[in-house]
Amino acid sequence: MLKTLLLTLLCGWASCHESQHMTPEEKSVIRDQVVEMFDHAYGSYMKYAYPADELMPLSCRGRVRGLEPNRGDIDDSLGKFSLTLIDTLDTLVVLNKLDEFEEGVRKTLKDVRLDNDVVVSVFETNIRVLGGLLGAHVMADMLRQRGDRMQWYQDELLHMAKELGHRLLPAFNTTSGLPYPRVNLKHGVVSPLSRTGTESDTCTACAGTMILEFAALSRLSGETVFEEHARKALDVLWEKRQRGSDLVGTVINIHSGDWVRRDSGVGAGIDSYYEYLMKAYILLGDSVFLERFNIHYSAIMKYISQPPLLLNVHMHNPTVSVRSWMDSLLAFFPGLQVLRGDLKPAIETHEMLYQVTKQHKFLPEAFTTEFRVHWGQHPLRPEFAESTYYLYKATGDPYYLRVGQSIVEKLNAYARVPCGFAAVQDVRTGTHEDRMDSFFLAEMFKYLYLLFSEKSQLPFDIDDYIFTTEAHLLPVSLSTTVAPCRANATDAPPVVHEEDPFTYSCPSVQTLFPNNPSFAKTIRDGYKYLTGVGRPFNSIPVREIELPLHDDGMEPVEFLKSMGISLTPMNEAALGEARGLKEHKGVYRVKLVAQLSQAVEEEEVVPHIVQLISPPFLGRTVLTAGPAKFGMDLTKQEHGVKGSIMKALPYTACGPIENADQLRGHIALALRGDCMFAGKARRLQEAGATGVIFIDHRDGSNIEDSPLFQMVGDGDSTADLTLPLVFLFSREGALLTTALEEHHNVDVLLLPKERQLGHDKPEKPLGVNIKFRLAGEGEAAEGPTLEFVLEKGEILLEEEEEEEEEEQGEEEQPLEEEGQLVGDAESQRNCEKASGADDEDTALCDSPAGSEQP
Ligand code: DMJ
Repeated sequence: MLKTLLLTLLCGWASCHESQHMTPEEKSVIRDQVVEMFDHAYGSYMKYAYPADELMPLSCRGRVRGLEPNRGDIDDSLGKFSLTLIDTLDTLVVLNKLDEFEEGVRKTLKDVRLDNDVVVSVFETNIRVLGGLLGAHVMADMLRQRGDRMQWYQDELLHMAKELGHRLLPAFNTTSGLPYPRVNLKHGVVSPLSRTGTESDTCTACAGTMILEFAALSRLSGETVFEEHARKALDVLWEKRQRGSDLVGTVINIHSGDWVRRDSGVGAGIDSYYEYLMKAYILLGDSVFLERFNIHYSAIMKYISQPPLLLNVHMHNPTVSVRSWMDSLLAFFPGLQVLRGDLKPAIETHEMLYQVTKQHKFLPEAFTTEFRVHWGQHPLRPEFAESTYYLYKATGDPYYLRVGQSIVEKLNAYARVPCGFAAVQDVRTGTHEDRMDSFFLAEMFKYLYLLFSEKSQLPFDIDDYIFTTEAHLLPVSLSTTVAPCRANATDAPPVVHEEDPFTYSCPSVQTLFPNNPSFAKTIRDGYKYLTGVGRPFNSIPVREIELPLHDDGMEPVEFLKSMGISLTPMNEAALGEARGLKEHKGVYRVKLVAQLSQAVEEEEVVPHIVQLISPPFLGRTVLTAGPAKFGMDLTKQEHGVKGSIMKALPYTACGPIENADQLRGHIALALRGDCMFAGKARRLQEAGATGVIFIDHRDGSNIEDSPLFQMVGDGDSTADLTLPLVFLFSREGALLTTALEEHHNVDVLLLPKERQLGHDKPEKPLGVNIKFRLAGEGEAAEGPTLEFVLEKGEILLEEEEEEEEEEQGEEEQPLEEEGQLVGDAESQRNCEKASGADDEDTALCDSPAGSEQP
């Protein structure tokens, strides 16, 4: 029996091992598949969309800014400069499509203008367009020098890059040196024609992701001004780091340099700041960037990286985690850890991300620390493929080829449409969105193609280049080009990490895995069944976590107990020295035993409603809305909250509110996107709004196809937010905005769905009781006379009425109270306006809330 068991185990191991292995033939089949997918995506863009910035893969046409409904800040990537073509050019060379590259360059030179009167994001334009032009120039130059192609090329792309650089420079005209988030390509910033320059904040990544492109531009063109500005912005961010934790926040004021949002992680808002410190060192050879990176990295590993999780903490109080979810942008981080030579946490976090993609098909934009969907959108982001590529490069472990294969299969199965690949609106429903962002062609296909290619199969030596955050290629030889400008203002003291061999050197695969090809597997195995997918039913996953001591002195075990989590202290002997666990002062090692249920339930969301109550809607139009986890708790407002609606200006409410005068006392309508719900709500509350209805910015999203979700705060305290907040998908929101365009005044009522007016039986009878008595013989009527014309059979005899009255007892409501249910005097005004308009109008006024639906 023992023999059989051993055999089974061995066979199981062998077949598992076997399935991981990938033959060169299999690899090349997948590589061809990647090329075919690229042809489909790029071919569709060129056929249906070019010269537009982006392809709309469901409508099979181009997205032209101003001709499609405004999606808020996402549209700030679109500068009417054929974004997708420029972002794709160097991918064409990587994929050995040299004819297409040459044609793409010619088209760019002929068709693209960079002086459009359009406001664009400085960050996006830098990484996608400036980076795209530079990457393409570098490739064109390399091909030209080989002598068989591009002989006609005379650095035109570099000239375009220089022109674009100059068009971005006005953004740096701030007292701090941190750039404005947006610039008008034609009119710059602040000038009367620019329509931008009133912003006061920018994200850390937005200010800290310029150095690679700007330094490359300076070194290639000889104009020092670009590198100087990018360095200055990095100097400011470094100066402003929190000195206690060595972390940075997410949003910073561009004038004062004060932190606006102090939550700190490695994902959205910060991600590529860290990436650019490390890569600036690699590209430019300036050790000040490495020293800064190392200091930040130690802080990240101390507070943010809790393998396999990457948390978000408060920069001033970093032992406190500020949210229970992670965003998909952080998936790039294992790749950066590979560059740093820190393989173990990279493998652990990547494995966690892989488990999440197994469970949800793609990485949702945000997922909880229990790996449930927090925000289900997936805009075909490449970060997970990027990390997979780096891990394969570092480990040579075929496991990562299998991961890559699963990415390819899922893209074909769930995102491919006849005119390209469509973003996924919600991974839970698989619905599509009409967008294919340019980074899908710039990054996703590069990393996938490189993953399945041997070095010898590539048209050039990929190791001579470094990838920008948008995967554009810049030659590491730039490091030998003398820096054209001053040294950095801030000199960080060198930090020596004695036990860490990679602080000042690049890792090599030989050092990392001496005679141990299964190194990565042994690390991954501990994280195999985090999400429950593939795990035998009833098994109990065990996670180890480090719990730092809290500031209030509470022991972590006690602290967690107080939150209802029980912990079993781990026996050091059981952990084993061999596992290399180190004791730190103030850090406990515990074993968290969590029974995860196989079926992952989603968080319960209490649907709310927005009911249009002013004429001509009169309560008949009822829109299902999502609630918020912060702001006023509408479930506790017996009568809901009523008000007339007014659009915020700017509609996204991400900048200072320009129409506060009109908005005061109204329920604001604000477009989702570009900044956090809490920030929008805060600005609108300060502007005097009495509530906010957020409207989704994703075209066509609607309550039938999209699961309702709860809006969450931004990680900082939201205790100051007291106004009611609800969320409508775009189709429902459009009803509201159309109503506003067509009618002078639109009053709505916000309340939980279960208390929808006219829907459910009222808890208390709220009808008006009118009693009739037959006048006695010869009795004269005193005072004003009210005449009722009654049909036969409508008169209740007084005796019957009295019986009912006794049953109802004290529940009879005075008329004044009824008005409160629909709000206040405002509703009375509407009733007055409506009375006599038609029967239904009168019905709303006469039959108070809670009676039959009008
Ligand atoms: C890309 O545009 C860049 O990688 C950027 O740094 C953040 N992520 C997007 C794609 O997800």
